[in-house]
Formats: sequence, C-alpha cells, structure tokens
Amino acid sequence: MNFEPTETHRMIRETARKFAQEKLAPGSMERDEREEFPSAALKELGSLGFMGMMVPEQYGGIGLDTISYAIAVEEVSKVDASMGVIMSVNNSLVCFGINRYGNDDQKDRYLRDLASGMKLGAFALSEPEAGSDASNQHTLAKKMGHAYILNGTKNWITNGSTADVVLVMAATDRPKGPKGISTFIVERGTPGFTVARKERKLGIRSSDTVSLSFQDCRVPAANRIGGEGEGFTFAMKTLEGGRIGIAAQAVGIAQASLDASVKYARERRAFDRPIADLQAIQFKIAEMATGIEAARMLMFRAAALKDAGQPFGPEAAMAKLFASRIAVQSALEAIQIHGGYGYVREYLVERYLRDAKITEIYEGTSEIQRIVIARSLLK
Ligand code: COS
Repeated sequence: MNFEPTETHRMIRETARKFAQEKLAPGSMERDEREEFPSAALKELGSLGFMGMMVPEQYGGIGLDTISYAIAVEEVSKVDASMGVIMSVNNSLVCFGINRYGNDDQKDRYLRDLASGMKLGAFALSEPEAGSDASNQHTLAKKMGHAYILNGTKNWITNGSTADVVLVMAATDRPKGPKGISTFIVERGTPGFTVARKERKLGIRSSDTVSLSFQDCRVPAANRIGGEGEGFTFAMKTLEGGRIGIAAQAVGIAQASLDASVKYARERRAFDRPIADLQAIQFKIAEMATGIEAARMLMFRAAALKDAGQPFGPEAAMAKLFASRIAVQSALEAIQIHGGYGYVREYLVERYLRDAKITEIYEGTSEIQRIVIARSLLK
C-alpha cells in the first residue's frame, strides 16, 4: 500500500491546476450564467492531451493511468465542473469504450481525433423510459444488408449537440432484453440523426445536455462495437470507469467548497474576530475536510484496482456514492458558512451546490450505486 503520488501524478495535478486557474476560472461564472459551452478552452484541454488521457500513444493519446485521469478531472472540476463532465464523458466513456471494446479499424478511425480534442464524443444510453432501468431500450437497430437502421430517442446526453461521435446503445433484438442490445458509433451529420432538444439545467449549465433523435438513421455495420447483443455489457463495463470520473468531479466540487470556506472563514469577521475562530465554523470545516479525504481515497482505490486490471465495479460505485454525497454536503456547508453571501451569485458557493447535485444522479443514481454494491456482497 503506497499513498504517495508518483512524479507523473504530481505533474498532472500541477498542469491541470494551472490550466484550470488560468484558462477556466476567468469566465466560468459567465458561462454558467449564459449556459455557454466552453469550446475554446476545450480545444486547449485537448492539446494538453487531457481529452484522451488513457488512450495509448499509438492512437494519439498520452497513455496515462486512471489515477492520473482522476486527478485531472478533480482539478478541472474544482474550478469548472461543467468542463469536468465534458472531459469525463469523452475520456472514460467514449475513448475508453472504443479503446477497450472497439476493433483496430474503429480505434484507428476515431481515437486520434477524440484524444486530441479535435473531435468530441458522447455516450447515448439513456432514453425517456430507460434511465436507471437501462436495459429497457426502445431505440431499435434493424439490420439491413451491411448496415443498421436506427430509430428512437435518447435523453440527457452530455456533449450531445456538440459531439462529432456518439456511442449509441440500441435494441437489435428487443425481446431478448439486456442480451438484445448492441452499441454503434454514429457520426454527426449522418442523415436521420438530429438534436431534438436542449435541456435547461439547475447546474453544470455550461455543459451541453440534449435529447437525440434517430429516424431511419443508417449506420454501417462496421460501426458496431463488439458483437450483436453485447451492448448492455459494454455499457455497464464502460460506466464502471465513468463512475470514477464522476467521483473525481464530485471530489473537485467538494474541495472547492472547502477551499472557499477556509478562505472566507479567515476573512470574515463577526463578534470582533474572524469567524474561523468560532468552534461552530471549525467543526464544519473539520467534517468537510475529513469527508473529502475519505472520498478521494475511495476514488483512488477504485482507480488503482482498474489500473491493476482487477474488478473494480463495486469500488467505483462506492466512490461515486460517497463522493457525490460529500460534494452536496460540502457545498451546503459552504453556503452556511458564507451566510447570506453564500446564497447570492456573487460568490461561487451557490454554483457548487447546483453543480454538485447532478453527481448523485448521472452515470447511475445513488440508488443504483447501492444496488451495485449490495449485489456484489450478496450474490
Ligand atoms: N459488468 C458486466 N456485466 C454486467 C454488469 C457489469 N457491471 N452489470 C450487469 N451486467 C450483466 C449481468 O450480469 C446480466 O447478464 P447475465 O444475465 O448473463 O448475468 C445482464 O448484464 C443484465 O444485468 P441485470 O439483470 O443486473 O440487469 P438489470 O436490468 O437488473 O439492471 C442495473 C442492472 C440496475 C445495475 C443497470 O441497469 C444499471 O446500472 N442501471 C443504471 C444505468 C446508468 O448508470 N445510467 C446512466 C446512464 S449514463 S448518464
């Protein structure tokens, strides 16, 4: 057991922190306010290699481990949680999904541009009637010669309207349930594939969340990832890694809440002294710091298991379940410490709460994480 970060991990934290401070912090409030996608900053993040951190160098990535990736998502999310999820989806769902389960031709065609930030990816599993009940896929993919014809709607798709490449789960044999689902790589511009609606959200407002519509959308059979019927397992396995990314996003938001609280507590005076001298404030800060450290440890543990090639699904679920709760609690406490100032938009802590809440919902709600954890213990 080694709790020391490597030289590479330190360097990644430093690079991500510098990038976030210099390139993301200015304008993050305005982007949130205007619900504006961070296109320019995203290109710069790509040029650092942070959009394909775990993609092998052979395919244009920087070939780093999951721990490095989690560190980078944490640092980015500390400053801009919208960018955190944009980056997380591209890295751990799209790039990882293609790299781990795609064939050589698919890796060759898609990974380079996705890893460099030239192109952006999205992951389309959820549907109006398939959120937590993910195997209840109504989007159909019918085989016609050397292609599949896709029909259906996908909901809550992060990066959806900006993505160049979308991994779409669809039923190739609906009566077979989870065993009748397949995954397809669908390119933007394919006839029949349109963005149906943009969501207006509570938080992570500068990330893009949309519904996608497929109407007689013809996708070459060469774009199916894995065999027919392997799509549900693909989605579940890929989401396991995605949950480490969301845990990292949550840790980042929680840490930002703590940092803001410590700063404010030292500056704000009440009863003739800084409020940092009050035990009521000290106890809150101590609880926040302890929870964040524990969440970070769970995140690193899941990442380390993944890097060691060991099963890590329940550990990733624990990390996400705990870190997302800590993010919400930390943001709430940060607002309480800031008092009235915490409730207004002049300070960032109200945004931390709005951004934190989604980490308990997407890539599997907290209830789903509990199911995953309990099943692993009771099977
Ligand atoms: N790895 C590999 N295989 C898995 C798996 C995993 N993590 N989870 C499930 N499977 C397999 C099961 O083993 C089963 O195959 P067998 O019958 O051969 O054993 C098959 O998939 C169906 O699994 P199960 O019966 O458990 O499916 P359920 O419909 O009960 O759903 C949950 C399981 C609820 C865990 C799943 O639907 C889920 O994770 N839902 C949340 C989805 C999600 O995160 N959505 C967010 C979208 S991205 S924003």
